[in-house]
Amino acid sequence: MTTVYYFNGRGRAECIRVMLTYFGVKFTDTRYEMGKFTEEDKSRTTFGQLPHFEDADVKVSQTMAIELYLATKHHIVGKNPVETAQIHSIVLSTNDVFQAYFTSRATEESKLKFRTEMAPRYIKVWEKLLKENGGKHLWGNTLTWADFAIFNAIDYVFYLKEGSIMDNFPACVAFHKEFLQLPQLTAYFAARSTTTPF
Ligand SMILES: N[C@@H](CCC(=O)N[C@@H](CS)C(=O)NCC(=O)O)C(=O)O
Repeated sequence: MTTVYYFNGRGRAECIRVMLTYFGVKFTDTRYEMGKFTEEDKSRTTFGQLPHFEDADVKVSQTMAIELYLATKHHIVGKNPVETAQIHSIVLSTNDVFQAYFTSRATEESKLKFRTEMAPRYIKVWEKLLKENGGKHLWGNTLTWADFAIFNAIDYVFYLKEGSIMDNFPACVAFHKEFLQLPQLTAYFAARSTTTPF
């Protein structure tokens, strides 16, 4: 039994859910309501945090470790250490964007700085990489973990109602649109909630 444990939101777990769905892995999507993640629940995770993941082979916490596990298992993280490092570098840039997002909520000035400086710093690189790869992939000419990570980052920017940030990045917008139409994922996207708080 494969289970993803997270709060009732997209947040850090959504890329994991999308990857599992894409690869046809049936999983239980266990969602805690905020405030109902008890000490007992925490004790079943590694660090008392979510997301947490379990399947027949592993129990593991930390978003990036879970995604790396799935990416390795499904052979979308490069064929050698150089490729893996390049793909991983693109993936980790999404963490920088969301760390910047969550630390910029305090004032209108810092929100503006996020929209006009911090986020574009990374998104312009995604745009360049996509253009270099014919618009289809972030890395090379094959689907990799980087595609899942950047799709989810762009998707989350829209979900957080920050979509205007993407106005200057047409290749990113087109990539996001095409990813939404992948046949392995359309049913999942059509069924998921659009009202979770995050
Ligand atoms: N670096 C960790 C951070 C995990 C994290 O901060 N999770 C939050 C939810 S997004 C959490 O579990 N908060 C509840 C708590 O710490 O009690 C990861 O990426 O998995």
